[in-house]
Amino acid sequence: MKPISFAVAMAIVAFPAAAATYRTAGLEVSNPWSRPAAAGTTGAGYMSLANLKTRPDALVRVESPVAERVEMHSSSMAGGVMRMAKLERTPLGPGARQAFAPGGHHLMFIRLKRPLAAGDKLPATLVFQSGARLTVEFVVGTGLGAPAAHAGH
Ligand SMILES: [Cu+2]
Repeated sequence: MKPISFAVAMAIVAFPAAAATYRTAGLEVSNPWSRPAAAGTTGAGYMSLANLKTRPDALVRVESPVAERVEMHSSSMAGGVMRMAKLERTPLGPGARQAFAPGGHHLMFIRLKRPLAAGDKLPATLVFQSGARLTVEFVVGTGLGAPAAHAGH
């Protein structure tokens, strides 16, 4: 059985190589991913967001049928303590890219309606100031980034 479990582990670790890219109206989301989480708790969302247009835009809201609500947060280290702040919007200047990553800017899926297991897909719709809407799937993976970033939630 060993070779099989090794293959499964490799598939999970390697999923960013098969990263999905979503585009609409000059906006691009690549490699949306999340972490395993229990129902009723808070899940995290990570991705790379780009504004390919020559005009500014902003991510103003995120909706998901799988969570009670979705928030945008920033995180920073202050005196060895990770602090998070809720953001009302994520501005995207012309040509700008914004990473959502562990320890930085991220999405929080508050009060998950179902558990997230590795391999699951978590649907969410990103709503922009320009009126553009982009529905993406956050792929639930393991073994990436800083593990305890959301211990305080
Ligand atoms: Cu947070």
